[in-house]
Amino acid sequence: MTQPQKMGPSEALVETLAANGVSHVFGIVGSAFMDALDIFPAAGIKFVPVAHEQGAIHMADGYARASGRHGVCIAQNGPGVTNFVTGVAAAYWAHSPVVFITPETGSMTMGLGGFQETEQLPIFSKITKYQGHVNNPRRMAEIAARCFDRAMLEMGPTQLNIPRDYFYGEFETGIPQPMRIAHGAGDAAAIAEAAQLLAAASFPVIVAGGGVIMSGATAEAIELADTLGAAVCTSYLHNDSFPASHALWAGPLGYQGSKAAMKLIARADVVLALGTRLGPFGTLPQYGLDYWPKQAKIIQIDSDPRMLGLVRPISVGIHGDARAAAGALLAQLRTLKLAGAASRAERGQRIAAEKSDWEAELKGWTHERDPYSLEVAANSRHMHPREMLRALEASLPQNAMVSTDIGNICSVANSYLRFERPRSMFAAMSFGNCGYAFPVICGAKVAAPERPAFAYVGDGAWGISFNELLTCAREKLGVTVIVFNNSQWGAEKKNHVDFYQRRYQGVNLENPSWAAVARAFGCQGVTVERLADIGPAIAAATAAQAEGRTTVLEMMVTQELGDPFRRDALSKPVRHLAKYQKFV
Ligand SMILES: Cc1ncc(C[n+]2csc(CCOP(=O)(O)OP(=O)(O)O)c2C)c(N)n1
Ligand SMILES: [Mg+2]
Repeated sequence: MTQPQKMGPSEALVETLAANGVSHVFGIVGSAFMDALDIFPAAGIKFVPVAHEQGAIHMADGYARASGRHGVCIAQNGPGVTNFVTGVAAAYWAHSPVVFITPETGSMTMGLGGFQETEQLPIFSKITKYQGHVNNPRRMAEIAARCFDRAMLEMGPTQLNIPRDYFYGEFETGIPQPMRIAHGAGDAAAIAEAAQLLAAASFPVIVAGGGVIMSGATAEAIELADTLGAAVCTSYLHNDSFPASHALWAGPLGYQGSKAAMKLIARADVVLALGTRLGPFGTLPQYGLDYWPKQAKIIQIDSDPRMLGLVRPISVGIHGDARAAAGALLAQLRTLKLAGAASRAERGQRIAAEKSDWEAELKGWTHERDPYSLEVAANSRHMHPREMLRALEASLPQNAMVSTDIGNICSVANSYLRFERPRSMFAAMSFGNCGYAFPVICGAKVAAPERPAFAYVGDGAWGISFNELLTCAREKLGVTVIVFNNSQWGAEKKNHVDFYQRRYQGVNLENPSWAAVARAFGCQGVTVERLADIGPAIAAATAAQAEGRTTVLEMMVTQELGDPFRRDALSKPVRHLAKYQKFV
């Protein structure tokens, strides 16, 4: 705590932001918080004005995911704040340490139904790790600091709710020091039990999750894999949790993931789930492979104890930090005889063979082969989505950051996104909202301006999010958006094809030229029709990023569609009333 001195609550707030290293705050200006906004520059904080508050919260999320520091955003009470809701839910499921500041109707009029009034705590109660309500302006620094501390402690969004009259006044206060509490490795007995299981394993496999990224455990994960000779699968949409060039990397699990990873984990007798909640969507059968090894012993390590054994039964649960726990496991494994050592070379060969089989299959899988896809692609001049994704993969610069949206082509991209370092992939995680990827990559770019930044977005999802091109042009924020123009809400159309006899409703899109739209916003826009043009287009767009220019590359692709998202959740329709009999 700094020495108490006389200040106003706006100063206490801004000093607390500064004490937590906040460099950027995303938002739309509003009278409610102007008293604090006024002194942001003097505290070294840049306010980044956006087009829509949903963009602000997604940018704060992207900033946090790229940097490992807090992302911060602020909005006008009432409608500005309710515009945050979707982004807060997305940040919650992305485990993103976002602090969103919500000025509220003044305390003297709350409940009277005045201007821009709504109760702002209940709305966010299920999608926050902590809600700090400033119930007295003298507590501003204390409660603001707690929001910052808990966002990191629990890795998720926290809300700082401030009645707007509480920005004014004067009192003596100190500014709390940020409190960063380490989780530690977890229970020693559980670590010892896990080490014994791993030492006895004949086919150990590691699942590297988001916890590896957040705790900075990449080196430990590599050492564990090398020690055990274990294949490493990355958990769903965390393709950056293990370097793809490593011989033991097997690729991503889950929807449109790697068959090699699935076939390898299916053989495991012991699985080390390192920093992953083993989310239900991420371990569903894929490609007809029900790969989860139900007989295997599962060791799960997670910093949130409620995730242990929640989705999949486990043999050992370790409530700890992925990095610290991996370090403790390594220390024990070094003293143990490893039963799997004898078969290490053989396992290595199997891993290499599964990977090369999957590579060969991907190479030959240039287009989808179901009847619908063959039909729609037959007379099309456009690129096959898979071929386009492969060409993109080959063209992306080293060190690229990529965000991905929710849609059929974005999902198929999972097979074609490989990374060497953490904090490189920012998918719309299990909240799964269309419109996530573009604002998130903008926030990531603010956090890491030196890294080339790309968003993969379907044309439908682009319609939800393209307004932030305004922010890119105004703030000279250089990112590259790759819009997959297939003139359809493809992922949902796939359900119409598979379950509803192609009775299409609301899935066909009539797009403007998205390249021309981008140019109208003051950004660059290029329509890409041929595979051969992808490499040069990416190179030019990457160069433009360095000059603070955003480019939209509009990829003209066929309407073919990969496997659906939710085969698990849909059934063929059954109708009972006479007038609906045809709808089966
Ligand atoms: C905000 C939101 N609205 C609706 C959905 C349902 N949804 C999931 S995927 C999808 C279609 C995405 O279409 P597009 O972005 O064009 O990508 P494509 O599937 O064509 O590749 C929709 C509407 C969603 N996930 N999020
Ligand atoms: Mg589409």
